[in-house]
Amino acid sequence: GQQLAAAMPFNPNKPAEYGDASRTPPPGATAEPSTPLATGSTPTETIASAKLGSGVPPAGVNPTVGPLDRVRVDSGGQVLTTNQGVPIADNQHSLKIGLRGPTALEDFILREKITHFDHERIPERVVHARGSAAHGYFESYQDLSAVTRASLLAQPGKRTPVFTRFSTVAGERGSSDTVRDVRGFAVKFYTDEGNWDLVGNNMPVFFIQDAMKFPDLVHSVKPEPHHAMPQASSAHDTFWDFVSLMPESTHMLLWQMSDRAIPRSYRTMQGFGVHTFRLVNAAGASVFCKFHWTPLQGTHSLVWDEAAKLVGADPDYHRRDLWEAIDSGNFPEWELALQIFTEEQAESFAFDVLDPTKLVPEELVPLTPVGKMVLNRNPDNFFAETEQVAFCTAHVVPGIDFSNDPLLQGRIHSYLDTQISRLGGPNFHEIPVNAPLAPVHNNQREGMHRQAIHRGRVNYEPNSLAGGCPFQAGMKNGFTSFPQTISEDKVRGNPELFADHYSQARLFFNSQSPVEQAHIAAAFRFELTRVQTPAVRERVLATLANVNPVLAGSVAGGLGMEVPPALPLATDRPMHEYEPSPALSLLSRPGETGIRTRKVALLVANGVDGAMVRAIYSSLLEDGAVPRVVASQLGKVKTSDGAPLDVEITLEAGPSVLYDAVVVPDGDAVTILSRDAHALDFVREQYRHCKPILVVGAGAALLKHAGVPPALPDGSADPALIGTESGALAPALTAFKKALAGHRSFARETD
Ligand code: HDE
Repeated sequence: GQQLAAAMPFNPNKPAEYGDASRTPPPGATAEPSTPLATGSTPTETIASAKLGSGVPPAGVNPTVGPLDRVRVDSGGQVLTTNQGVPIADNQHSLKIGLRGPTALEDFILREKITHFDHERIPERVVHARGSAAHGYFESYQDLSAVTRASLLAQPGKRTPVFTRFSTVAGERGSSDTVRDVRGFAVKFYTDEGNWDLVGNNMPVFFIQDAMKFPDLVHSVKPEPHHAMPQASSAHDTFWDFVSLMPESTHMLLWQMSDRAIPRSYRTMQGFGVHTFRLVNAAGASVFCKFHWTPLQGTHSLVWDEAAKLVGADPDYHRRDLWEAIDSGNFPEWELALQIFTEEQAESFAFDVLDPTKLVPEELVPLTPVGKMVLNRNPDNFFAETEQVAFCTAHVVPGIDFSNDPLLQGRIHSYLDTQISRLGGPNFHEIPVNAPLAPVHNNQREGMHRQAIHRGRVNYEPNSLAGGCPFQAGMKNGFTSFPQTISEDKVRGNPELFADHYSQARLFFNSQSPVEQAHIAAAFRFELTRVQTPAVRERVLATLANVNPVLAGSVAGGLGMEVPPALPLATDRPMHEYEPSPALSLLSRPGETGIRTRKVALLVANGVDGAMVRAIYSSLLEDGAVPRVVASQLGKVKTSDGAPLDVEITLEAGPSVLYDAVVVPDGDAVTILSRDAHALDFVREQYRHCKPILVVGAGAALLKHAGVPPALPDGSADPALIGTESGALAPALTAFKKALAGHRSFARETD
C-alpha cells in the first residue's frame, strides 16, 4: 500500500492532471484505487513531467494521444449507468403507475436522461460556426533562437502537438462547406511553455482596419435579420451595402471573389496569420513577422458551378475530405514560413504594416521556412474536441508578441470574451482539448464547472504560508511584453497610409492568371446580380474602377450597366505601383503530392471491358488516387470478359462534382450509359469543370452523345481530354495521370 501510494497518482482517473501536487498526497490520504479505471484503460502518464515531455516524441508516436487518454471513454463491454454510475436495469421504459397509467415523478432515470438531452446544444460560434478539425504535430526545422525565444522553434526536429480547425465564416453550424467564403485556419500549439494559438485565415488580408467595425461587418454578411436569409452567403444587399461604403475592404473583396473562397479542400489552402506580429529573442530584441502556411498538397480550388452543385451533392464535402484523407493515412502537411523584417525596414515600405488590409509581398520580404505541420489523427468526438476547442489570439507564448495592428488589438479581447458565453463560464481552459500540456498553477479559483481540486488554504500571491508558491517566473523565464516606447496623444483615427485603399487591390488583381481574373469578374457579377439595390451595385463598380478598368468594365457589362466615375480617393498620395507578385496566384503552387487522394470515377455498365477497368483501377490505386466504380445502379455489372464487377456507387448518389476526373472504359457499356441522363450529365460536367477525362475505345461515344468535343489520342487539342484505343492504354493512362496531378485544364473553360 505504501509503495503504491508513492507510485500512483492521487486520482487514478486523472493521473497527474493537476501537476506534481496531485501525485504526492499527504500521508493518510487514500491513494489506492478502490475500483479499476472507469474507462478500463491504463493511464498513459503517471507523473507530471511525463505529460510535459521533451517535446520530441519518438518517430511515429502521436504525442497528443496520450494526454487525452485520461478522459477518453470506451463503453465496449461496459454496463449502462446513470451519470452517477448507478447501473440501469431498463433503458426502454419509463416508470409508470400501472402499464397504462401516468409516469412517476420519481423516475430519476428518465428525468436525468431527458434533462441532459434538453441541454445538449451550446451556442454556436458567432462567426466560424461551421468547422472541421484534426490533431497532429508541428516539427521545427531549425534553431530560431536568434529571433525568438519561443520554445517550439528552439531546435531542429522538435515536435509540438497541435490541434487545427478549419472553418467557413458566415454560415451557421449546419451550413454547407463549399459556399463562397473566407476560411478560418486556426492552429493551437500545445508548447512546453503554454498554448500558442495562431488564429488565421486562408487569405492574408482582412475587410476592415479597426476592430471597432467588426460587429458591423459581421452583421452585414450574416443572414438579414428580418427574414434570416441568405444562409452562408455574402451575395445579398446588406453585405455589399456595407463594404461599398467601406473602401478599405476593396483588397479583401478581390480575394473573397477569387477562387481562394471556394477551395477544393481544406488540405489545399494556404493559411495566414494576417496581422504583423512580433518575435522577441532571449536578449529582448524584437523583429516583426508575418505567418504563412503553405500546403504540400498544392493550392487548388473548385470552380463556381461545381461549388454551387456540391452544396447539394455533399454539404460535408470539405469535412469528409479532411476526415477521409487522415483516416486513410494521407496525412496533410503544411510548411510554416515566416516573413521576418525589422521595424526600420517596415518604415520604408509603401504601406503600413499595422494595416491588416495590406500584405507584405514575398518579393519584398521572402519567406523563411521554419517548420511543418502534419495532421495525423481525427478527433474521437466532434463535440468534445472540434466544437469545444477555444482558440484565442491572446494565447501567445514567450518569444511571440503582438503588434499595434488595431484589428489584432481588438481580437485580443474578443476571443476569451465570446468563449465565456459560448462555453458557459470561465473554466473552459480545463476542457481537455483546450488544456495546455504545460502545467497550470495560479490562484484563479472557482467559477462554473471547475475541474481542478486546488489543495491547501493559500489562494493568493504573495504569500508566505505556501512558501510563496506558485511564484512569479521572473523576466528571464516568464512572458514579458516587448517594451515599446510610445509617446503619443490619445486619439481616434488612422495612420496616414491606411488611406491607400487600392494599390494592393491592384497588385492582387494584376498578379492573377487570366483565368483567375475571369473568375473574379464572374464572382462579382454573380454577387451583384443577387444584390437588389441598384445604387449598391453602382458604388461597387465605382470602387472597382479604382482597381482595374477591364475588371470594372467586365462586371458592369455583366450587370447591364455602365462603369460609373471612380470613387474619389481618400488620400492625395499617388497610388503605389507594385510589380505583379506571381506568388499571389493559386497556380504558382501546384503541390508535391501528385495524384494522391484525387477521386476518379470509372463509369461502367453491362458489357464493359472488365479487365481494363481492373487494370486502370489498380494502377490509379497504386499511385494513391481513389478510384470508384460508378454505374446506374448498385450490384454487379456483367463484363465482356466474364468476371462480374462490383459497383461501388451509383451515378445518382455519386454525381460528377464528387470526382476530380473520369474514365470511360472500352466495351458495349456505352450503349447503356448513353441512354442515362446521369451519365451524360456526368461527362458534360467533368468537361465543363475542366477535369481530366480519359475515354478508351468505344467509351469515346459517350462524349459524342453528351456533346463533349472528341478526345484525341495525344491530348494535343486539350491535354486533359485523352482518347485512346485499348491497345495503347499505357501511354494514355500516363498522360491522364499527369493531367490529374495538374488538377484542371482551364484552357477549355466555357462558362
Ligand atoms: Fe475572428 N473571431 N475576429 N478573425 N476568428 C472568432 O471567436 C474577431 C478575425 C478567426 O476555429 C470568434 O471563438 C474580431 C481575423 C478564426 O474556433 C470571435 C475580429 C481573422 C476563428 C472572433 C476578428 C480571424 C475566429 C467567434 C476583428 C484572421 C475561428 C468564435 C477585430 C486572422 C476559430 C470564437 C475556431 C473566431 C472575433 C477578425 C480568424 C467572435 C473581434 C482578422 C479562424 O471572438
